[in-house]
Amino acid sequence: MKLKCLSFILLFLAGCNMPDVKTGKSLSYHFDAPAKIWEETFPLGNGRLGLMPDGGVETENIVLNEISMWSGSKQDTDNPQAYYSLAQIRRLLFEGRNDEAQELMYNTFVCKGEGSGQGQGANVPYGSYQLLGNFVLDYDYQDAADSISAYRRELNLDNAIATASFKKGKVNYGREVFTSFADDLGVIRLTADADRALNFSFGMNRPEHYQVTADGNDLLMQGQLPDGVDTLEMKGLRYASRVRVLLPKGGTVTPGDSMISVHNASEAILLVSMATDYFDKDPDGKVASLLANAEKKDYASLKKAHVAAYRSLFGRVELDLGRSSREDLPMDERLAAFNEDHNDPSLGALYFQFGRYLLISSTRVGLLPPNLQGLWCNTINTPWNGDYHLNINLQMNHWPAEVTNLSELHLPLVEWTKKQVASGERTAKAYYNARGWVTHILGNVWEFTAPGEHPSWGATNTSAAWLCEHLYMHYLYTLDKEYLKEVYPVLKGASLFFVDMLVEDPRNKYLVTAPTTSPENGYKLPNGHTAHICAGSTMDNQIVRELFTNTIEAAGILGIDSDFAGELSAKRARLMPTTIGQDGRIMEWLEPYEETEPHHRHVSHLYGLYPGNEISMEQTPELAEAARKSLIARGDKSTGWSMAWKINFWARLHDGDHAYKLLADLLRPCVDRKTNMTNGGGTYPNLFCAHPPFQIDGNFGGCAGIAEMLVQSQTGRIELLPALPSAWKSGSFKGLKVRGGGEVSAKWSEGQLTEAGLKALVTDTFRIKLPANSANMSIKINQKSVSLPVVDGMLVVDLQAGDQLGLMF
Ligand code: FUC
Repeated sequence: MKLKCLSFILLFLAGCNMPDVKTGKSLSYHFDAPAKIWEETFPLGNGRLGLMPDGGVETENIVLNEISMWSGSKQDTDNPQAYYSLAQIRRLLFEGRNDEAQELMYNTFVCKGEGSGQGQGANVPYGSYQLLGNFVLDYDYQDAADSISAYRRELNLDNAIATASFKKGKVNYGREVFTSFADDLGVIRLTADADRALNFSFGMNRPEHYQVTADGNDLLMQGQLPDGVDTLEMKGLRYASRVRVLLPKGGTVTPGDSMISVHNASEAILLVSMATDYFDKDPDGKVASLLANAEKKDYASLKKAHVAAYRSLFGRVELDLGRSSREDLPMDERLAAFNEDHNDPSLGALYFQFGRYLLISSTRVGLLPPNLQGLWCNTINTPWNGDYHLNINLQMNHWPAEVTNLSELHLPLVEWTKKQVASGERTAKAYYNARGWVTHILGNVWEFTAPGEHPSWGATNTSAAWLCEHLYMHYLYTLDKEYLKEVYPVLKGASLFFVDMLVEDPRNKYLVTAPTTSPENGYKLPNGHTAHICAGSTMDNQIVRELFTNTIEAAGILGIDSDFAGELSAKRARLMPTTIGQDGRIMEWLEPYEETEPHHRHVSHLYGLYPGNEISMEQTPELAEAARKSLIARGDKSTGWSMAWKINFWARLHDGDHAYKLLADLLRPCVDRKTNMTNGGGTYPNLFCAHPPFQIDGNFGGCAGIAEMLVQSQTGRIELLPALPSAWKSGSFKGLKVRGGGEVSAKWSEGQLTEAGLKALVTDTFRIKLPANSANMSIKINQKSVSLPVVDGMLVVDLQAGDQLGLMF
């Protein structure tokens, strides 16, 4: 009787806790059918190589990528005549004749040559990031008429492995695919649970410039891409891909001319090795040596090493927002259900971890930063050349790097930025006769730093400065002085450019950037014409102010360049401050122009709210209110990355519910499930962000936005749960990072913080804003109870590297 009673109470308690909410993490998503479109396939990547299997039953296509697979070549794209038109362009701008200034720029202040080829640059020197190829498997089943049942394909973010399984007739087939973080090649394992049931052939192809041959039992694809100069001969990048098949349980391999067949096997391991000569002089040698190294290991060891290497990055952060019954739905249905009713907390956590997964998978220390599509593309001319757009996109790709504890994945961007400096110095001279370095909106792997081919979007010149924000951000999170010393010249060079380039606007006496834009918004002039080109946009002022501030601070920390720092601070004082217009919004331009597109996707004039920090609820409440009004006027719905940016804005404005609303907008399924047509910004079935088309920046911006809802540290103090939405009532996280070198954790229940932790990674003083319910807080350092002073709701604590602070509320 007693026992019965106890089990009833336990059942009742368990029931109270979970209408349909369990705790713990759910780190995978799945489909119950093969992919019909590429944006339904799973992205696998190890920072260099990408594989995207579609899980087809009869024929399976796996798109192959390599991060350096770029056509084009290094060119001089600076227009030597440009500088001679600068004075005239400025004169027109200062006379309010912006439309005429813009007209003049079409012929003078653009790059030499074809620039990005209007985003179709595969055959011009700018080049295009493109697929390496397709790996195609044709399966041959003993009884083709047997029906398929129990189909499931899944991507597990916890081990970075994609699986597919199904039953055909009486045979169970299984597939596992990963891009090894340890052995640097793609690994595919095919199984059948009946003897000799695995029969298939495989080949490789791509739309152009390739040759496929069988070399013994290997299949080899090789080729060379156009450099964009000589269109008759391929003189660009060389690449190679070599696939080896291993049959650990028997079967036969029969090479053909350009394909290989496997018969009577029950298990096959396919090793897919790829390389280009961008990093390795000898891609053929590289693919062969990677294969030779991997084939010595059995599948279990390859898999174990891969998972361990991947988890060393992925495992640093945990986020639990509760579980939901919708986890059992295939992802396309789950997104559709979320669009109807936003109650699926674990989808937010999954989307957050997916962003981290994508960053880990699309960049690697020593290689390239993730491009517009990370490293995944399936065509020759990737949209916008799959390049490094610099007026938001490349930067957004790195927003999660520090806060989500993947600090070293910021370094490929740092290295890429350093590589632009020499070219950027030439561009600074050619266009502005300025010292230092500059880059505009376009970036590729060939150090293109000139303005784009169209001034309305191509003339933004604060991109180098914005990149420097990332360089300094890495320092703020790590406090690594050696690193700061190394990047300081890059910051100094970017600042030096503006020391020379800023010019006094005779109308208001401010120092302004000219010519420039507020990316990529246009406005109406009093004469009724529209223009994009202006003098001193608000975004430029905010970015230049921040660059000067960071450079001054860095010089101070390193104890160098005090005269230069003094010069910067004098110039900084002459920039126009962020200003509120008559309509109560932040002015986007120095003049009260009316924007041509009030809902424009770029929200550049709020740079100072996010990622910058000159606008905040605590320190500049009037500007924060004006930023809020600006956001309301801009509207929520937009392109993918724009909505992702707005999550971050609303999080900085401490409005968790509005941030959550934007997350829901970002997760809107953008593919019509009947027609497979894409419609508007949102999310593809495989969770890729839709600009549309697929652009990965929104995935990263969304991931960073979720982090921003949970912790902020941009105003010199740590704030936990600054924008917690009511939808995430209870939850916990571990391992997020804050400026000043700390790792934080938190637990909350019914929207109230119950526990918090801070681990000091470097010796530092930390300030923590305490929640309202902190009167009876207990404090521990390294498990020992201590008492610490609380001043103005702020706990100030000095910690040694390795110390752990614990707070219970
Ligand atoms: C910027 C944006 C576009 C697009 C492109 C790749 O120019 O304005 O919306 O994201 O980058």
